[in-house]
Amino acid sequence: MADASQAVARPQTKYLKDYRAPDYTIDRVDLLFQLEEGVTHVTSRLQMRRQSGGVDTPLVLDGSHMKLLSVELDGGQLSADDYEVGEETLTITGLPEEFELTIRNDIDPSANTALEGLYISKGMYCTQCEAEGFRRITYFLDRSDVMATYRVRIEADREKYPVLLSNGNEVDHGLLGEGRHFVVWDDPFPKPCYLFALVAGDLAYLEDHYTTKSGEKVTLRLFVAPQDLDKCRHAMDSLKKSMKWDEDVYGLEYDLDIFNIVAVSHFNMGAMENKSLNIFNTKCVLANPQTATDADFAAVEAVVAHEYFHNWTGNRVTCRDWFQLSLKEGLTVFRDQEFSADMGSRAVKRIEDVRMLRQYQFAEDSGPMAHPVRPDNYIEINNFYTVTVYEKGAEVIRMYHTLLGPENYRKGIDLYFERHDGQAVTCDDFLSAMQDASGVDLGQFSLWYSQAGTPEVTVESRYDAENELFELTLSQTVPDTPGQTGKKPMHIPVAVGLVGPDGADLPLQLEGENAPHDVDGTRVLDLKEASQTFRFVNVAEQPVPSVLRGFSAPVKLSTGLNEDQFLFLLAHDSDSFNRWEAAQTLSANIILGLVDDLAAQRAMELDPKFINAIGKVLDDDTLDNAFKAEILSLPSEAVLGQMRTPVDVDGIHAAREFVRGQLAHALENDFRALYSLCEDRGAYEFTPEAVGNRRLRNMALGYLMELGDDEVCKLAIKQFMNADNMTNEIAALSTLVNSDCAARDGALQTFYDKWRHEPLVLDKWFSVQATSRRADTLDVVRHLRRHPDFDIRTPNRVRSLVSAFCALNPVNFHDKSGSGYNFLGDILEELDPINPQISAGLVRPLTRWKMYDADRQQLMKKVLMRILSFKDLSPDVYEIVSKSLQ
Ligand code: B3K
Ligand code: ZN
Repeated sequence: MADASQAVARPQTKYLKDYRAPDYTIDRVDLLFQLEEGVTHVTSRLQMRRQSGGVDTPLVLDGSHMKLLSVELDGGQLSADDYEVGEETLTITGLPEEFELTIRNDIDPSANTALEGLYISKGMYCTQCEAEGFRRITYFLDRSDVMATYRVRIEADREKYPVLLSNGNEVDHGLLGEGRHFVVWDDPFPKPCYLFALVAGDLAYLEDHYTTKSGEKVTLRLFVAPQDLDKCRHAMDSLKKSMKWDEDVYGLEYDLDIFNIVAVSHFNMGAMENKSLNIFNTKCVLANPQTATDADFAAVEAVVAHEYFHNWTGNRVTCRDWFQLSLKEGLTVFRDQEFSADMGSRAVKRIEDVRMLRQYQFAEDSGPMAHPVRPDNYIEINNFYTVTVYEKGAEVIRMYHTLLGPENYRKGIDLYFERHDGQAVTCDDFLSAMQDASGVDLGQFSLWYSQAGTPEVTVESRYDAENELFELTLSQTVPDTPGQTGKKPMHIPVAVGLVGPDGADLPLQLEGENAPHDVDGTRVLDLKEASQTFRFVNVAEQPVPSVLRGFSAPVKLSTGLNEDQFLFLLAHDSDSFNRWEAAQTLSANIILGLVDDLAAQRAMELDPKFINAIGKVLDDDTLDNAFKAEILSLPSEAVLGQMRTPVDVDGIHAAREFVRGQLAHALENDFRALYSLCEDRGAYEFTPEAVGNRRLRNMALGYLMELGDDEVCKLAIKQFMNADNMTNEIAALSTLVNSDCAARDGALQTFYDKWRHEPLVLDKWFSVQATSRRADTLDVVRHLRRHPDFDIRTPNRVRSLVSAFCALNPVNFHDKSGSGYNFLGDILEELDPINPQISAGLVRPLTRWKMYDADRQQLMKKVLMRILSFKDLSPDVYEIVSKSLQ
């Protein structure tokens, strides 16, 4: 190992404790972009001032991947002796206190495959500057605590690039000679350079308007390739809903006359909140019923809202440094989660969010890349746009909301903006605003920002019938994580209810109180010690405790309940999250029990009580269909794998499939009935009810396919052929692809022929094949990698094939031969020089090698070592791989 890791130069680690305010700052930026074939000339005029130090204090600007042409100080040309060009810096000394610096440099967007800075996607110019992409455009103080106002002039060929966009308002445009034109944009709001954006292309747009609460009319435009104009309506509606919601719930209005969104095919992530010029991955903005599924519609709505909400939480108030990333991301994710909950089904949204948190964030928190919500060191900041910073960060904000209550939470938000509008601040500043506005002591709560690892909470209970007393003892530990041991107890809000024998919640009165204090049968207990006992009085009958209702904190909970108690909660809990949770716990226990049976070569058998309970849920008319579908979704193989190491990859797969098969046989009639009952009637609608119906119906189809009978295959084919929306079409196709039905290959071909010219739909064609549970999947994936439609430079395509296989198909990726691991190694060898950010995302499944058996560990480590020995390995991949081998 030592040899391989010495082969690469070790990139430097940056530490939070080393933060220093910059010596110089920039107040005003004037940029000129001259877009020409093969080269872009950039002229940057900066109004700068010294904030600390003296004339000897050097100004160190960031910059890379460019050719420097000239530097002028206050209008006078500097000679090459007056400055020093390093590999990634430009250093100037002997500067006055205030000055104007003019820098000219050339860049080549067409050679930019990393998709950071200015690049070209399908013939259009676009930018991605967060986190540190601006330094690939021109020399600059590329850090978020330098906030300036920008004026941007773009010049380009008029025919090829009729649309020229940047941040703020358009203040001028006109013609130039030789078929060229220009547009000038001015953004009055000071911003860090990571929020700068530029777009140039031949784009069509959908226009709409929104009038703010104060009566300001805002023009909304969504720019897309002309053939995608028919996929814009949903995103536009989502934008208008977001604008309204932010006014209603947070009192926040939009602050410019125009808001633009641009859809881009080549994009490293989902979208980017550049001031008034959001840039979106096509996947997160384009949707119509024929090409996008219900899940896509929901994602578009959420991402449009997320980026829009950043206008206040991120842009008006931004981060002092990148360690504070969760300040804007955790808060904005919480805001988009609540928005989606208000637009659709709150209960189902919470279940989906927790499912995702457990599958990805809990895994990260227990692995080699575990880090706090506010990381204290990093090599490559792009590696820290993680589920911990985003999703656990959102849980932290949710806990403020739970602990303070909605009114105090809102007061805290108002105070945060009152204090910090226009500033670059820290997570501590946010916490102080919440604390000062509410009067609640959040000292211990701040550990959520600094301690990594998922706290583990255990529940013990005791009922004293004679004294009508119910005792709940909650204990917590926080596991060690890389670089962090011996952690302190956290402040954990634990929402509880006591469910009486008749299924109704009991009033909650703690010892010492003279009346019950609960809201609809639930109250929040503050767990602050390593162990704490809460005594409830006047409990006339023995209840079943329902703990951590609504998943009130991101912890792992051991309830101490038995199977009958879970069955009771599944049938009666007034908290729908815990009802679902009871079903999840029961199924996980059952599946893991069957894994043991398999290992001991005992026959597997599914407990009839469980089948009965699920059957009852399906028959319950008071429950909505989306919720029933959630109950039917068994814990994923990945989540089951986290529950017991070493992961029994094949055992888990076989046991889970067995349970699905047994449920299908036992509940066949229910599934058939649901399949007919939930059929779409009328045109496609994206309403919670219609989505719930499709979800449950497709779930029923999936179960029925487990019966392996021809007639069900025909049903699936019929649905596939007749579907008028992508939700039903792809659901039928993916269940067929998982099967051995004779019509399987024909369906795949039909789908390809129908959709080969729609890249987002073609991505689905790659994905359904990559996630198939069939044993030949890796061969198929290898074949698809050579398919003419596979392009390693297109992140969406790479994710749809490679991530789908490596991250979402555990039984095939972890094949004991190691061939899945080698496949990933081969891909990374080709991809890392092209796009390090995407590569660093792909490598993650390999880094969890410690969870697997000795043979797989060896095979995985071998590939990790091989990756470490790649020539010119990117710092991105280096950081993840080297940390996983420590
Ligand atoms: N802020 C961007 C993410 C930028 C990622 C840079 N590697 C999108 C978002 O969270 O809204
Ligand atoms: Zn964000």
